[in-house]
Amino acid sequence: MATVARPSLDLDSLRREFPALQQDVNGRPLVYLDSAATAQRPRAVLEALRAFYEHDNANVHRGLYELARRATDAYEAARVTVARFLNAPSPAEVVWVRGTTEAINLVAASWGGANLRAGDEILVTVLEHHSNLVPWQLVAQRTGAVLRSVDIDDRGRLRLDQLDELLTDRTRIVAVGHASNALGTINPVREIADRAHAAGALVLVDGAQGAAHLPVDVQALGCDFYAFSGHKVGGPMGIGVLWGRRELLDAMPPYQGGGEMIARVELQQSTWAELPHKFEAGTPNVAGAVGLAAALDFWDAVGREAVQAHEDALARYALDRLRDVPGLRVLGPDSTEARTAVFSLALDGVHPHDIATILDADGIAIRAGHHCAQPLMRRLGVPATARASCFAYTTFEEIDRLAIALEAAGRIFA
Ligand code: C6P
Repeated sequence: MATVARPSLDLDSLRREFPALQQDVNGRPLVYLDSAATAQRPRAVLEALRAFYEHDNANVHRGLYELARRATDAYEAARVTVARFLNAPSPAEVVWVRGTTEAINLVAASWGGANLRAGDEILVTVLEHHSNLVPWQLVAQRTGAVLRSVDIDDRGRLRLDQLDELLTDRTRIVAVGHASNALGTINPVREIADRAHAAGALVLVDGAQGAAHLPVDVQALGCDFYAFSGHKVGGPMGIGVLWGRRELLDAMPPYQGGGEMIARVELQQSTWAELPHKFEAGTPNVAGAVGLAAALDFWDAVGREAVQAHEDALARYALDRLRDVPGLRVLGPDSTEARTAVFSLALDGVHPHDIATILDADGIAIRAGHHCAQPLMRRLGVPATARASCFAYTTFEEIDRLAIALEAAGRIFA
C-alpha cells in the first residue's frame, strides 16, 4: 500500500462548500471523478450568481442608472481579478469569451486569418484537445498554411527533441496545452515558448487543464496567448478567458461584429473600440464573469499551494494504488514525472464504456471515450479510455473506492 505524506488541506470543510458533493448516487455517496470535464462549484460561486441576478442585474457599459453602474463595475472588477490571477500586465489584455474553445477560435480566425500565408506552419502536438486542433485546421484550409505536430514518447511526454526539428523559419505559431486532458502530462511551456520565440514563432497555451491545477503566470510562462474556461476552475459554464499580449491583440482584427465592440459605425464602415472591448461583441455573460471571479477568489482563500500539494499527493497515491488492480494500465507519465491527477485507464478485456457504467452503479462518476483527443487515442493505439480526474476536493478514500470498483469490474469480466 502506498505511503504518501498528506498535506494539510482541510478536506472536510472544503468539501462542505460544494453542495453537489453532498449527495448519494445509486445508494452510495457520490465519488465525482470527472472534474477535467467540469468541476463542481463552491457555494461562493452559486451565491455570487444569485446576488448578481437578485441585485445588480442590468446590461453593462450602456445604462446611466444605478443597476447598470453596479453591473458594469462588477464585470470590470472580475476582469481585474482574472488579470491578477494570470499576472497579466493589464486587465485590458483579458478578453471574456465563452470558454477555451472560443478563445482559441478567436486567435486562429483573427490572428491566423490576418497573419498566415500559404506555406506558413502551425505547430501543434499529438496531445491536443480538438479545441486546439480544429480551429487551426480551419484557418490552415483558408490560408494555405500547413499543420505540423510534435509526437509523444511512450509515457505520453512531448518529444522536445522533435520540437527543435519541427520549428523552422516557417513556423508562425506553436499551439500547445498546459496539461493534457487525457493523460495528465504537464508540458514544459516555458521551455517550449523560449524555443518557439528563438525560431520567431508565437505561442498559444490551451490552459483548460492548467488554470485549475497549476500556477499560471503568463509572464513567467513566456507565452503570447493563454486560454481557459471558467467551468473547469469551479466557475460557471459559458464563460472563459483569452489573455493575449497587448500589441498582438491591438494589431488583430475583430473576431465578431456587433454592439459593444465599436467606436463609431457608419453605414458602410466602422471603427473599433479599445481593448478588450474590440473582441467582446454583443451582450456578454456578466453573471458568468462575476461567478468566475468568485471562483478564483475562493481558491485564493483556500490556498493554491495547498491545493497543488494535495493534488500532487493524490496523483502519486492513485498511481501507487491503481498499480495493485489486476489487469489495469494507467496511460501517461508515471508518479515521478510532471503530471496532473488525471488518469486514463485501460482494463484488460473491459471496454471503457463498461467500466464507466459499472462504476456509475457504485456512485462513481468517471468519463469514458476519446476525450476529444482522437489523434492522441490513435497514437496510443486505443479507441477510448476510462478517465478518472481529480480536483482539490477529491479524497484519498475516493481513490480507494475507485480502485476497489475497478477490481470488481475486472472480476465481472474475467
Ligand atoms: N475538455 C474534457 O472532458 P471548453 O469546452 O471550451 O470549456 O474546453 C475545451 C477544452 C480545451 N482544451 C482542453 C485541454 C480541454 O480539456 C477542454 C475541455 C473536457 O476533457 C471536455 S471535452
